[in-house]
Amino acid sequence: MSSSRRQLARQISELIERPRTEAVKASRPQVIGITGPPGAGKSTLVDQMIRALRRADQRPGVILVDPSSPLTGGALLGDRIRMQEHSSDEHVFIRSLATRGRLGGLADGIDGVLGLLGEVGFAPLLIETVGVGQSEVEVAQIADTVVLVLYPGWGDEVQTAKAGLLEVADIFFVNKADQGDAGPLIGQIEAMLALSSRDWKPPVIGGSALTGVGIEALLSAISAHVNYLADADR
Ligand SMILES: Nc1nc2c(ncn2[C@@H]2O[C@H](COP(=O)(O)OP(=O)(O)O)[C@@H](O)[C@H]2O)c(=O)[nH]1
Ligand SMILES: [Mg+2]
Repeated sequence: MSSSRRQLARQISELIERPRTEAVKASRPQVIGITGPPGAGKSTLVDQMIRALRRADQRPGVILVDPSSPLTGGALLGDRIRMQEHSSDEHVFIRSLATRGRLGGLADGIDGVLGLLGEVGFAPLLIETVGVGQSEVEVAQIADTVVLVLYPGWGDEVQTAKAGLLEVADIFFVNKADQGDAGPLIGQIEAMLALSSRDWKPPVIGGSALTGVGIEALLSAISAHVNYLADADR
């Protein structure tokens, strides 16, 4: 780790302790939230997004939020190992943040961190959170664009407990299409979205974070959403 990196890491730790929300909000770069149930493939997808963004000469900053719940215990270590490949790339910044069992209040501290990463030239910024409890609502408050990662077989839950998840998503990514037929879940989501009165119609993309299929389509959809937000000045 270079000394400037070490300094950045220290500043981030300080910001988590002492949020400075107001000052940085205006200068913050585009923030993309990646959420979804445990095991959906969020980290694998983030890894692919980093690669694609690097190919496009961008400098992504990534925050992995670990709610430290029994549900996700241990997952973070795997994420870090998987993403270690990027640790030698000075144009990628990856940091994991533990939230002591809940996301509540995280928004304040994280705003400062995002502002700081923007100031030192990282953009876009990606935040991975597990879509359990309230975290998906919180990530929607922080992120400009929320990507919900699901996978075939998850569909039984679509109609019930996870309705909140569906409402906060700006883009759906039905992952693991290499493993199972993504079609039925895509159809189910689209049927639900057809009932929505939202002005923005969330695209539903099938793909595989493992093979990279659908990643370019995902990045295009994110750009389209960013343009939509800019046009309407939302
Ligand atoms: N077959 C298949 N497996 C995947 C895909 N994406 C992720 N996985 C696997 O699913 C597991 C969970 O992935 P991970 O990215 O850690 O999920 P997260 O908990 O949502 O961050 C890992 O074993 C991945 O290798 C995919 O597109 N296809
Ligand atoms: Mg993960």
